[in-house]
Amino acid sequence: MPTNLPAEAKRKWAEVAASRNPREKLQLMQEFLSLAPKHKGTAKLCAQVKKQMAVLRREIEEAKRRKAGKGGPKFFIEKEGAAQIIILGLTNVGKSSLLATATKARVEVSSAPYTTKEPVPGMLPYEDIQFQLVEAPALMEGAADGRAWGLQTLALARNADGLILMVDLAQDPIEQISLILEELEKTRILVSKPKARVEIERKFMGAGLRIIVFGKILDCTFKEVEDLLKGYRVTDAVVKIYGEATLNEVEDAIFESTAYKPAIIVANKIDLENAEANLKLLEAYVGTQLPIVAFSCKTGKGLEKIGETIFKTLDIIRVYTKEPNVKNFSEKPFVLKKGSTVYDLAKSIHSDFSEKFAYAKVWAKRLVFSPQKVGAAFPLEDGDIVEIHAK
Ligand SMILES: Nc1nc2c(ncn2[C@@H]2O[C@H](COP(=O)(O)OP(=O)(O)O)[C@@H](O)[C@H]2O)c(=O)[nH]1
Ligand SMILES: [Mg+2]
Repeated sequence: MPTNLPAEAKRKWAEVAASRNPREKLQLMQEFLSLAPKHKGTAKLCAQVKKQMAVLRREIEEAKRRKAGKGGPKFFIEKEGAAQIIILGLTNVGKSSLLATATKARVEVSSAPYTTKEPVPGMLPYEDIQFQLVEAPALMEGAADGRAWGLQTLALARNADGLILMVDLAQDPIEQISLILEELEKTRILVSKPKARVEIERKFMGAGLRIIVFGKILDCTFKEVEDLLKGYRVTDAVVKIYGEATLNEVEDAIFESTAYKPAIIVANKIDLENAEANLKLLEAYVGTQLPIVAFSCKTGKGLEKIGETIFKTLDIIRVYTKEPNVKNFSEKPFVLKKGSTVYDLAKSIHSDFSEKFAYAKVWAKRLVFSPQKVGAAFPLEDGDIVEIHAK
C-alpha cells in the first residue's frame, strides 16, 4: 500500500534522515508524524516511526544516566571481528551458556529467569576469522511493543550483521521460534532473503542522484522511482536496486524500515530427554527456510557447526592480500560480501586505493593459470589472493 505522503511530510523526513543529533532527530520525527495523514497506507509507517522514537528516547535517557555516573545497562556494543551476531531467545534457553562455551567470555549462567539485563559480547573463532557473538537480554511476548528491554534488544538485532535464534529443546520449540519471529516481524526485521534489496548510499551535496537497477522494477517506471526519491529530497545518492523491487520497497528503503538479517537457529539442550523428538518437530516446521544446528552447551556437541553455519549464511568471502615483491600473502583476510570485485577490495583497503588502481594479480584455485592479471571488475571468491598495483 503506497503512503502517498504530502510533499511537506516528505521534506520533513529528509530533515530526519540528515540529522545526526538524537534530540533533534526525535523532535523532527514528531513533526513528521504531525504532517503525515492518518490512513491505512500510512499506519505501518507511523507505527514504525513511533518505535524508532521510543528507541531514541531510551538512548537519550541512557546517555544522560551514564553522564551522571549512574550506570545502568549499556545497550550499544562496538562491532569487532568479521561480523556481529546477536543471540536472541527466550529466558533460560542457554544464551549465556552458549556465549561461555563458544567464546570463553565471562558470563553469568543461571537457572533464574532474566539474569542477563544488558548485552554481553564474546569472540567465536572460525578458521582464520572471528565472529563477535552478543548475548541479548531475553525476548518475551510484547518485546516489540516495548516490554522490558524489548525495543533495545530488537534495535541491537537491527544493527547486527546476523542473528542466532536460540531455542530450548526441552520446551516446545515451535512456540519459541514463532514468538521470536513474530516479535522480529513486528519491528520489520526479516530473516528470509527478500526478493528485492534497495540500498541507498547518501553522498555529499552536489554529487547528484544515480539509480542503478541490477534486477527489475516491477510496478512502475524508472522515472517514477526517480520522482519518489526526489520527493524525499534524496538528490545526492547512489541507489542500487537488486532483485525484483516495487515502488513500495524503494519507499521502505528511504525510511530504513525493513531490514534483512541472515539468521541461523541454534537448538540447544540436545543432551536432554525428548530433545531429539522436539528437534524433528522443529525441522519439519522450519523446512529449508533457516539452517538449524542441534547443540548442547553441556556436552559441546554441535559447537564446530556453529561457526561454519554462520559463515555460510552470511554470504561472505575471505580474500588475502599480497604486496608486490613480497613472497607471502597476509595471514588475516579481508572479509567481503559474496559477489565483491577487486574494486570493492581496493576500496575497503583504502578509499584512495580505488582511485589509483591500475591492475591486480589474482591467485585462485579456479584459474587455469595463477597469477592472472585482472581489472577492477574481476569477481572475487573465498580464498582468493590478490596483489593490487597502483598507478
Ligand atoms: N541440560 C542442559 N542444560 C543447559 C544447557 N545449556 C544451558 N543449560 C541450563 O539452562 C539454564 C539457563 O542457562 P542460561 O545460559 O543462563 O540461559 P539464558 O537465560 O538463555 O542466558 C542453566 O541452568 C543452564 O545450566 C544444555 O545444553 N543442556
Ligand atoms: Mg543469560
